[in-house]
Amino acid sequence: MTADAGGTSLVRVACPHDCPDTCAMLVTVGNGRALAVRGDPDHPFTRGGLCVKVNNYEKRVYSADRLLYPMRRSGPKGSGRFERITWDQALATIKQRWSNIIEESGPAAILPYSYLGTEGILNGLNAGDAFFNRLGATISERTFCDSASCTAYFMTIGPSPGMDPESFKYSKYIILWACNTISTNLHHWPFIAEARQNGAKLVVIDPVRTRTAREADWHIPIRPGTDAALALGMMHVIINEDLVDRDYVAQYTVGFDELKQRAGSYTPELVSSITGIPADDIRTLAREYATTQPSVIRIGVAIERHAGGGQTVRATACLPALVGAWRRIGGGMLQLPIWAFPVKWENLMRPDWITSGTRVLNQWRLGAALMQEEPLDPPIRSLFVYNSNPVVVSPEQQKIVKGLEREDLFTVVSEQFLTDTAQYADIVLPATTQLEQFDIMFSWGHLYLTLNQKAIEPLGEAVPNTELFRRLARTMGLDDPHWIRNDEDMALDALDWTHPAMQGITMDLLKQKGWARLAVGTPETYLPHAEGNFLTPSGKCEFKASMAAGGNFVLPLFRQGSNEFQPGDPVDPLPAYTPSREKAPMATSGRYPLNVISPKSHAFLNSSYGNLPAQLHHAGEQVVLVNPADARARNVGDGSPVRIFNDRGSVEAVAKVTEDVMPGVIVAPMGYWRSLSRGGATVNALNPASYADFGRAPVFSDTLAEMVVAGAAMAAE
Ligand SMILES: Nc1nc2c(c(=O)[nH]1)N[C@H]1C(S)=C(S)[C@@H](COP(=O)(O)OP(=O)(O)OC[C@H]3O[C@@H](n4cnc5c(=O)[nH]c(N)nc54)[C@H](O)[C@@H]3O)O[C@H]1N2
Ligand SMILES: Nc1nc2c(c(=O)[nH]1)N[C@H]1C(S)=C(S)[C@@H](COP(=O)(O)OP(=O)(O)OC[C@H]3O[C@@H](n4cnc5c(=O)[nH]c(N)nc54)[C@H](O)[C@@H]3O)O[C@H]1N2
Ligand code: SF4
Ligand SMILES: [Mo]
Repeated sequence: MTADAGGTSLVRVACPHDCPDTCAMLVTVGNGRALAVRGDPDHPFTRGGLCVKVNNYEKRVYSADRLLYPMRRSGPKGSGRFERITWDQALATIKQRWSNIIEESGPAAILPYSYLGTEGILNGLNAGDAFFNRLGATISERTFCDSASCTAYFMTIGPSPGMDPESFKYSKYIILWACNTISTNLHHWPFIAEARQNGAKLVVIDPVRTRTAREADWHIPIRPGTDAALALGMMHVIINEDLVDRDYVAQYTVGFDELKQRAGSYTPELVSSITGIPADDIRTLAREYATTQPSVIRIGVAIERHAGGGQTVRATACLPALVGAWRRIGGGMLQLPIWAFPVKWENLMRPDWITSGTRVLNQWRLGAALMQEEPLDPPIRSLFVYNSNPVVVSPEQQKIVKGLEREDLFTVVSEQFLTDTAQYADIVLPATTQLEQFDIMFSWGHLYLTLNQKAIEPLGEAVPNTELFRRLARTMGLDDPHWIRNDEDMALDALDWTHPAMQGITMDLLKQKGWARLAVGTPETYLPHAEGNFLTPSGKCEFKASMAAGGNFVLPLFRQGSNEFQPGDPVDPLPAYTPSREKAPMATSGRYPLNVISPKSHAFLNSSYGNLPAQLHHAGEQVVLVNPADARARNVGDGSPVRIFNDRGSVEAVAKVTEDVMPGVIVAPMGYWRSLSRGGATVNALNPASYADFGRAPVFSDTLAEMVVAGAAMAAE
């Protein structure tokens, strides 16, 4: 903390959100109150700016809607009626209910549910794992984001950070593939802009002309879920026209002959019929990508969101090795540089406390599990939600709400706001914001470790997640030394401070400066795969993946989960194109011809900020983007209220008729709150709970629906 003349001081914090940018922030504090936040101008990635979501973070902190005290339900489930109680009363109720449940049904009847409301290493993804593992609760397998991508990337390249995002400034050909950088990864944009000033070409592959696509040199609209075919088509051209870096392929890859054979059938004409991209454009893209070196591919998370999402990432991850892009600074591929951070997940999560045979339930199954659709023994009798808002962010919204209405379900939600999920709680526990807590942050979008120092005292009786689980442990009679550590001790335990990447980084340095670059070289020198050194079993880039044969591959530990591939699973060792799952059966019946995609909102962070005035004002009412041809066919005008529906549910929104979206696709951005939207539903009412091919990833781009003008709905159905 530094004091200045005006009686205020500056505290160094980190943006808490699940966003690749992990901005270093400066908070101005006066009289114990946070007055303003801004980006740290000295941080090479943050560069002084924040985004539209967070640049008024103090308004989130001091919002009149903040939950500041424990509460218990005082009306019917979901009525939103609560009365204030003390922490002691809340904990005593939890103890009594859980003790009964454990005695009658065993601890597996308790289901934790969490994701990344905050991304801090201490308070984030794994904050409650040790507690619930010790208790013996059902393990919640978290595969919200990037799980197919990670599996595919590990199979091909291994857990390597890949490219330094800052090295993009040295690229000559940049493909943003299913990634809306200007909305979702804003602070990466200046590096791309710098490359373009130096002559680089920017290509965006996206069904939608997004903010990012509008800025590109070349926007290639593609049918959702067909990207693997495009990647295979590019390989076809690259191999046929002898644009392969043969020396790189011979030395540092395995399976070229098989890949060549696989790509052989993906002629530009066939790929054009699958993707909707003209064959000549596919040829041009392949040629330019191969010959304009260094070239780089940045994949977005959205690339995995359909039946063949994993194999799509396999296909894209083969491309840089095929053309030798890894040889030069500014070349290669960017998935998540998170793998560079030496986090000791096991110290946070305590997998050693999991008893063998403990039940694992994937989080997409929440609705089905609460409704006993797949009979569970024991059934879920209690749900504990923190860092997440499943009613909005998980598919099968209707089913989840129905499940939460169960009178016999004991639901506890730790939250900053009374979200669509917290509305259904029996007990609500107040959570601090990032300014009220201590944490330390990795990043999945750059190579800097960031410390978050407490800037103000907690408001009301809110507590950080670390303290929440200390209190719960004490309440449930758990007295392991694990629960005695304070936050700073936890941070010291959570990282391998002797790891080469941590050279020169100490807690003192972080306290002083706020952040530090990992010791992995500079953007000018970091070149991990110029000579192979892939982190796969063979040490090479595996076009033909040896891991496809194994039943021993486990989802990255920090997500918690079970084996990725079971022995005997038919996993294609070569990259493949898998058609969308919903297309075939539903489209032939013709009932649901429109492919719904639900990308991120520019002004919300998942569902966070979906209730706050400035961001809501920016986003406007729940909207759906539709191409003029599809709109005309349904008598939908610009601004018409419409209803989008399929067999799973129905959503009301305002239509925006625009050429920005390709025909046959409609875009319903995610993050709007159900309780604040007309029709009382948001896009996850339409989405299925099925998995992609790898990593039990979601399939948010593999959903079909129909659209009608609201009110005309009954006649059309
Ligand atoms: N403003 C904002 N920023 C965020 C978030 C947020 O909610 N709001 N969330 C954060 C999180 S958790 C994540 S995971 C990241 C996600 O970051 P991104 O992956 O960039 O996010 P999305 O907006 O989901 O998808 C990116 C683009 O993919 C396109 N798309 C959808 N399906 C397909 C497809 O099958 N093929 C192709 N080629 N394109 C497709 C969409 O039209 C969209 O423009 O963003 C992070 N940053
Ligand atoms: N249709 C569709 N669905 C999607 C996606 C999509 O693109 N389309 N994206 C998916 C992806 S990529 C992701 S990552 C997930 C995101 O899913 P979530 O991580 O669940 O995201 P949020 O909606 O931001 O909900 C987080 C909640 O945690 C609360 N919170 C914040 N900080 C704290 C804290 O310190 N303690 C506690 N106890 N609570 C806190 C916030 O107030 C917020 O309500 O959504 C997924 N769902
Ligand atoms: S949400 Fe992302 S871009 Fe916005 S301040 Fe946080 S880290 Fe930076
Ligand atoms: Mo995500």
